[in-house]
Amino acid sequence: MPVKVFTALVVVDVQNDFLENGALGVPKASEVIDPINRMAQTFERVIVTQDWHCADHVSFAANHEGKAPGDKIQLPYGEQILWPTHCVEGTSGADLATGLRLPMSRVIAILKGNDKNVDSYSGFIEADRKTHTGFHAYCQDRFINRLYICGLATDFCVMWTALDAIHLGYEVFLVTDATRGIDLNGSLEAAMDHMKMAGVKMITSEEVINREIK
Ligand code: VGL
Ligand code: ZN
Repeated sequence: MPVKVFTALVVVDVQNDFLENGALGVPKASEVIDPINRMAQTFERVIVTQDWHCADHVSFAANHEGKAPGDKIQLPYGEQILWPTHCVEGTSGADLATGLRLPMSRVIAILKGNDKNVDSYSGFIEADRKTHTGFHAYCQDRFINRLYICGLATDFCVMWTALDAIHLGYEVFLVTDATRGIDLNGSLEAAMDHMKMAGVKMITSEEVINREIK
């Protein structure tokens, strides 16, 4: 018997600090807003993730003497890239991007990276690779088995979320016109290759809307 498909739209970290003029601005980030707004209307379930750091977070270069954004440090869970201070809990930079229009009664938000000592690019499991955010449990409870992933940044939080989704057994699509990358030393192309190799399928927002409208 074919397995019934239950879908969700996953909107990764579309927050003010990741827009072009934000604290950790992603080039062309605001171009994702229109396709996301259009797709969101057609989904019964929308999961948004938000980077939600405390001010003294370990991933901020400003919290390490003599370090600058882009430098790397070793942490118990492995290598950590240091970033400009961004998405501090309770600041407007951490809010969902101005302009994002989601059907809020059908949305749940997953906050990540709040533990001072642990970063989280993935929406599912934090960088210690132990702490679950509740995303997977929510999907299991709703029998969700197909995810359409979009948002920021393609080569960090989007990629990690998509790869974890594959490992957790979901069918995963990346909505290519609704994601933008940071691209540190070729990381964007590497991320696209990595996702394709792992089994992430590529789709456009228009195709998603045509498929999902019943
Ligand atoms: C992200 C770097 C640091 C992202 C979050 O959302 O891709 N990147 N924190
Ligand atoms: Zn972050």
